[in-house]
Amino acid sequence: MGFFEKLGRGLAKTRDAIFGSIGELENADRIDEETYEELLEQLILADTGAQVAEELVDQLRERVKRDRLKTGAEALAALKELLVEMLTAERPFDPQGKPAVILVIGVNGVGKTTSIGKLAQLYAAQGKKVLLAAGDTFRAAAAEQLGVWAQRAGVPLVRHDEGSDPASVIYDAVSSAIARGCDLVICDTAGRLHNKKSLMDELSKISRVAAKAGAEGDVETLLVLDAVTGQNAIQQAAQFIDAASATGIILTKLDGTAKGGSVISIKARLGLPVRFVGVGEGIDDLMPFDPQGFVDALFLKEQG
Ligand SMILES: Nc1nc2c(ncn2[C@@H]2O[C@H](COP(=O)(O)OP(=O)(O)O)[C@@H](O)[C@H]2O)c(=O)[nH]1
Ligand SMILES: [Mg+2]
Repeated sequence: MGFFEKLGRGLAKTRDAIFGSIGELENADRIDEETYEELLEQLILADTGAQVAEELVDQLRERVKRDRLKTGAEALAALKELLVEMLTAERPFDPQGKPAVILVIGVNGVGKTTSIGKLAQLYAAQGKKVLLAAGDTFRAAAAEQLGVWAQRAGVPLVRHDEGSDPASVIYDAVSSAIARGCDLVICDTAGRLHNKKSLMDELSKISRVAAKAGAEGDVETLLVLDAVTGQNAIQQAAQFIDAASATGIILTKLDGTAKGGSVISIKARLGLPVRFVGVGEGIDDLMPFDPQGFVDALFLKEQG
């Protein structure tokens, strides 16, 4: 399956429920107040969030006026352009230096460990030497689960015993990566501890250690959000972003929801770009986030 096809399939629910009908705009021979109202409603239904949906519709209104757009097809093209602009990050995601570190954080069950397995596969396929760090020491099963992914992706894993200090796991992983000449260390973290304060403390400690462990490359911290929980996930995100200085988002389980519109509000609401999207449970089901490709896939017409 091609890249675009897979993304299209992952977005099928959102597209069928919502963006398919926004796509109908293409056939409208004029744009009026009703057009805007309907668009607003559809965007909100797709979990774009009311505020962002209103902003988008207002911007579209302006653009229609400015460029004297007449037909629905012209308005749709303008809407897509606005979406791409809104989703585009200021800089690409391309951790440089050796080794670079990617910390993966987020609440339990959102898909951290799975996404790390997929990231390992993705970067190994690009010829990078990857090492995984089992920083979720809260449960023994977590390191075992990561070990299975490490094996599948064919990359080494650094783990300690259950209950040990995750910051020391990360430290060892970075040292080991330096000794082995690895390009990239990807670190798992716990999503739940005895209480929220200790989790946030732990995450900020891990984040400091990653920067100090001797890694000369970039340190990126990706917060994983589950698309199924949509706007709720966005509300919960702030604490994590502060605790670990997150730099980007992985949005998982887009295949399981019609509320994929939440992607659109993430950057506007959280100030962080989406870097990857998860579209299934398999090792190849994580795609680097490309705004143009994403918007095209959202409005993709059924073939045949
Ligand atoms: N459908 C779907 N399931 C996913 C995706 N990412 C993760 N999952 C599933 O979500 C569940 C929790 O994942 P896990 O990586 O253990 O979450 P963690 O607790 O954050 O580490 C597992 O059953 C995964 O297979 C995705 O993109 N799509
Ligand atoms: Mg996990």
